[in-house]
Amino acid sequence: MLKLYFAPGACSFVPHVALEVIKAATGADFETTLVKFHKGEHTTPEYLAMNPNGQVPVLLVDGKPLTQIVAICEYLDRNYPQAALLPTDPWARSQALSMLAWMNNSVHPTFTHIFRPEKFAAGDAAMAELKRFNTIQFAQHLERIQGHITHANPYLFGDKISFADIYTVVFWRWGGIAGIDPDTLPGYKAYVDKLALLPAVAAAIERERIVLHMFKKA
Ligand SMILES: N[C@@H](CCC(=O)N[C@@H](CS)C(=O)NCC(=O)O)C(=O)O
Repeated sequence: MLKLYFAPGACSFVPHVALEVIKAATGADFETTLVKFHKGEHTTPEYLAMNPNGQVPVLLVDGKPLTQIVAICEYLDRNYPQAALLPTDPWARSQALSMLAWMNNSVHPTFTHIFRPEKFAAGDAAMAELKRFNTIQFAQHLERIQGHITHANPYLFGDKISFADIYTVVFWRWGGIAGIDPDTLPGYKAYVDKLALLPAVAAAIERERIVLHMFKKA
């Protein structure tokens, strides 16, 4: 049995949508548990025993915890190849994993510096500078993703949605929170709107009760 620990709008959205895709392709069902950050549910001894980093996602596989998005995605693809969440051709598969790894180790932490600057520096001035600097970096990352989207046919790695596609949705939402004007990224916006119509993506959005367009004009 699979059980996903997630927080609404967090990076756990990637395995969340993947589990919906797997369910549609194979019938394999899964459970979810919402982790309430504001109640510190990710810092309890029980939670830290599953993930010492105190983060989502955690995927419980028959009661055993698996952490880190790249590892979770790799596990899900190997165990449910029918869902085709990664290409089967070795080179194409490695390219898709390469983009997923870049998203996880570069794009994602850039936003963490904007959203949780207190994790990286003390003092208002230092935190304000972290936010300013990383917002510029994050906007550049989104532009680079928009460049990849230009070649999507119809998805980033062919005719099936892959993990990197799902991550683009998460980053789009975070871009709005960071104050990045969606009008500067029309191709990206159209892609996210297209993905949001897919039943697996729509189901995860509904379960997490999130909206994707978070930008508010100042
Ligand atoms: N590298 C980790 C990143 C996980 C991560 O950053 N999770 C965030 C949400 S997007 C989290 O749980 N933050 C809570 C905290 O760190 O306090 C992974 O791939 O799982």
